[in-house]
Amino acid sequence: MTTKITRAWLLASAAVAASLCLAAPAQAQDHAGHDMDRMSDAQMTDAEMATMAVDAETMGASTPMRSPLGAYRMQRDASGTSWQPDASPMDGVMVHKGGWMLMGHALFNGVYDDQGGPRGDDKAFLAGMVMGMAQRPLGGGTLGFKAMLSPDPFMGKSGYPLLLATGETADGQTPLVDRQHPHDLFMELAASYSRPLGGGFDGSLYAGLPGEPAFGPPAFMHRQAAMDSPEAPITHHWFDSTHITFGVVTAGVSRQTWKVEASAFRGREPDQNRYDIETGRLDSVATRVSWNPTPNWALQASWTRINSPEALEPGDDEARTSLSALYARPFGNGGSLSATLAWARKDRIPGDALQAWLFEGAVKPDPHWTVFTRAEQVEQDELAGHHGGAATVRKLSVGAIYDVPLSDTVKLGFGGLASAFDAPAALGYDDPTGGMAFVRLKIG
Ligand SMILES: [Cu+2]
Repeated sequence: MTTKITRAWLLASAAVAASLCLAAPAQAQDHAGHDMDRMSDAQMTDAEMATMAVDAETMGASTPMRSPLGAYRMQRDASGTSWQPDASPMDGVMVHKGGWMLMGHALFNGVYDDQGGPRGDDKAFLAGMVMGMAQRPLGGGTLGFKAMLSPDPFMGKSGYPLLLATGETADGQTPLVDRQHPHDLFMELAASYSRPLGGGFDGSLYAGLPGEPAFGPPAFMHRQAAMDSPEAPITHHWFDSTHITFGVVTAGVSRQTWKVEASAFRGREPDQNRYDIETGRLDSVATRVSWNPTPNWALQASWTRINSPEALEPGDDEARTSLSALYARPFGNGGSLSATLAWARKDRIPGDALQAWLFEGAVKPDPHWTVFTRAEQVEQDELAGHHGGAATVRKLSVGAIYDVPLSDTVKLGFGGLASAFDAPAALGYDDPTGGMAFVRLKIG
């Protein structure tokens, strides 16, 4: 099984690497002028950036593409306060009203999921997200609001089958194992304010209930290389499970391509009640350095100390460290390439240090097709009883989706993916395979 996975994985990475090389000479398109309304125009010179910063102060609402968090383009913003490459496409319908810039985006996946072997299960479910954003100039800076909702709670408390995935609980008593937990109805309700500090620096404040602290790469559903896949990563609780945190405040300082930020947040993971707002002391901390050296890359290093994340092990804390690189390159007529490479370490306190690796790649040869892959390796200690011995497990998924435009802003997609797994025989997975078939409605 290991060699089968390794071979398939090498093949998939070679395909993505080859397309990266082929596309490299193709320059990202069109960066003339100050065409701020072009959503796909991601290249930006320093002069344009400076002009934009000035514009943002003098023209207010007529500069829609400025990030609410600093003097850079909005395309760079991903979930919470995380950064993706400036060359990432930005989905959404945009409206200007009374000084406000409003943006909306929605995505729903109707999924049939079949995870094989003795530990597998199958299920049909609805997943996705609805996102709204608003921003306006205020007192020499920018005020921003973000709301993100998930239909996940409707799939039921036990989430959906996903071999090798663990984390959170269905009922407050039984840990979810070989399943992905449903996300909360309110994934993000956040407000932010940013303003220039002088010398090219911008300061920002972000508060969410819930929101995302300054840790890790953008949450998986916001990473370009992952967003066309309806399945969660099995490394979710290493890299990005903090994306729904009930209580977070983040302060950041950015300058052109750099940002340094720190968060105070509530460490406890969301509980089994997926429709509520939870509160509590901000007992945990996180810090992150982000660097977008070119429009095509977003790099970050981050660290967090999480107080009592798991309801079932209230005496246990965690520290997590993560490094990630995101790549994005648009090409040709609506095509794009994107990739994520990430590493994380979870230190159980007290307990083991568990490492995780993740690669994601997506190739869009034209506006209709997207081919995507994800390969993961993680040291898991929750597959044989809670915090049992750690076992190294691997998963590879490859899939594709074909989108049919229904209008300028609405697309219907038909997709499928297949997964292979590698786990020690003692865990009793018995060489399973898994897969999902899905229909996606995308608005904006
Ligand atoms: Cu999640």
